[in-house]
Amino acid sequence: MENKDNLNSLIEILKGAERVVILTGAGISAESGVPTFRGQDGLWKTYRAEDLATPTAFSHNPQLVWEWYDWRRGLICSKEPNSGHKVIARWEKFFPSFHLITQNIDGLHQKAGSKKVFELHGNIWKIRCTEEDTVMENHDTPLREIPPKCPECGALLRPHVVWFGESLESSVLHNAFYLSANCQVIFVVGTSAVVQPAASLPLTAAEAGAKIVEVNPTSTPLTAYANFSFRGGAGEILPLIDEKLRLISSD
Ligand code: BJW
Repeated sequence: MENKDNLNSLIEILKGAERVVILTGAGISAESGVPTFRGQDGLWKTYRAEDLATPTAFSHNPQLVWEWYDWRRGLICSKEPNSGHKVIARWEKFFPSFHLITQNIDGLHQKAGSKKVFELHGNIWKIRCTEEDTVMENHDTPLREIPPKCPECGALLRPHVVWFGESLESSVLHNAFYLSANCQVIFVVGTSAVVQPAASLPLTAAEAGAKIVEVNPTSTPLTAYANFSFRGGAGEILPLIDEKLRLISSD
């Protein structure tokens, strides 16, 4: 189906939608210049997740893991939200109930103006004490010391992100499943939809009767379940949808 035909029927559904959820992944930040994980130019083409994004990797070589995160923090801090992030921030006020769930740790949704963001995999600008579990904000780029130590107890600090094999924060996960199970439309933007449990959220929504709207330049395992599939970048497709929505709301 052409994007254009899709768009008109989607707008009809959105006109009556009161509860909308959006799940984003690395692709939403691609047009801001933040690398994705999978695919042609993805981080996992150059780096091994097993060496950098697991608790075992960190316990074996905290120096290496922190150097990688320090590099990524330096890259992300210079990036700005794109038109996709900005549309999502506007929709917080547009729909009666709108919730943003992200797998991203880059903070670009907040920078675009989104006020309430459910961060499934943590945030790269937060650091956690490995002894006391205290979480602190830290925006130093580069970091003053690698690996950084807790200012309170001197223990090793770690990035406040969720690595493979680690559980997601239970309240965030609970809210994410609750919101997905209770929405009418779920947008799934810029995710390869392969990492669990995030990849189950759209299916949970669909089982409860919600429509799935996928925005991605390529197909994913979720595409077969999507009611609408828009093939293109988030920075192109989301403004198109937003423009149509604004037109009908000003009628
Ligand atoms: C664009 C675009 C543009 C490009 N516009 N789009 C059940 C079955 C099998 C395995 C498991 C399971 N349950 C749990 C697991 C294990 C594991 C898992 O899912 N593994 C799979 C890979 C097989 N999950 C976990 O370990 C999770 N923990 C957990 O479930 O705990 C309980 C448990 C543990 C163990 C066993 C069983 C239960 C934790 C997952 C943590 C993921 N962490 C990372 C790193 C975070 C920190 C960091 O950033 O440094 O999170 S990995 C990485 O993948 C990152 C991302 O958030 C995540 C998802 O990636 P995302 O966002 O989808 O990005 P990409 O790159 O994959 O895709 C980008 C997409 O954008 C592509 O489709 C492009 O086409 C598209 N795109 N340009 C729109 N302009």
